[in-house]
Amino acid sequence: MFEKKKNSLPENRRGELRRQLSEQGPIVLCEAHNGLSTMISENAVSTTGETFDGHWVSSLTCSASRGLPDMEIYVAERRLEMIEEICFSSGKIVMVDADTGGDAVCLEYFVRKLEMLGVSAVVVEDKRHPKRNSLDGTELDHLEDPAVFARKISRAKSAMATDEMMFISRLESLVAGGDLSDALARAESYIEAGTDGIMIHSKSSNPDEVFAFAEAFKKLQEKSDRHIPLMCVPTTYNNVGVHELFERGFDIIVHANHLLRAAHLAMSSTCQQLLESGMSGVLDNNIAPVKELFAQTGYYAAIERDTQI
Ligand code: SPV
Ligand code: MG
Repeated sequence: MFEKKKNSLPENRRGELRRQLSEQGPIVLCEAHNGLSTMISENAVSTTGETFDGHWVSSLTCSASRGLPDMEIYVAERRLEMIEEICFSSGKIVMVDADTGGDAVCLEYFVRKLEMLGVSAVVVEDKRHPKRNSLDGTELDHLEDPAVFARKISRAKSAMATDEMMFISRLESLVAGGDLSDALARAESYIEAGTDGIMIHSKSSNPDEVFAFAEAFKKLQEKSDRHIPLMCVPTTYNNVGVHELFERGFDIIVHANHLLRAAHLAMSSTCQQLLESGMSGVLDNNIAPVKELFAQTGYYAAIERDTQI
């Protein structure tokens, strides 16, 4: 039998992040860059029974897995195929990193297509198109005019057919060398424009600036008549755990690129060992058995169904 994943139906999954945030509390997502990486994190369970709540469709790892730099070269229409693949492989929350979303018209079309696929949230960053990756060490001056970005938010929200999928605005002030007051002013105007959530990003190895933002953000949340979830991506300040981030006021935490980075290291080492030894037997203890791939992708289950007909 097929595993029945009712949550993978668009109408069931689309509102799932909203529902889980209000009924269940903070959320942890892991990156996905194709169907297989989605399946692996979908089924991962810690020794104490913890699981990921869903998937972050990272522009960095999806681009890199296509051999492309993270510069909005992997464009929306092609990314939709990948997002569909990820949705097909999962019954959990799918959150899409939409980069800048392009101009307002591109973003309107993109959010409508994401809605149709049953994506639970789209994250759009307030840099100018075409963006550069935020972890790039060079100082960037690519911030969008906050009034232009606020207009993009209201146009994207108006384009959506339902109010189930969340629109999350990603603040790049701290990444671009701006200060806390710029980030807070932008957050306030994006909330007025109708954003459903705020992500504060940082490339500092120290969490102090995101902690300061989270503290100051509480006043904005108090002023708002709705709860505005706060999200972060602790890639550079990675010595702080999810529980501390929850205590500091974050509602959504994303592990943004770790599966692809792990795979990159493993693939490089595998190539090296094959070249050094000339035989693949040396790898046996360090690679997944072929049977594991068969099992993960449903091969054995399909064979079983064949035998029943
Ligand atoms: C991504 O995963 O593509 C992100 C996070 O946008 S970052 O790489 O930190 O910009
Ligand atoms: Mg990205």
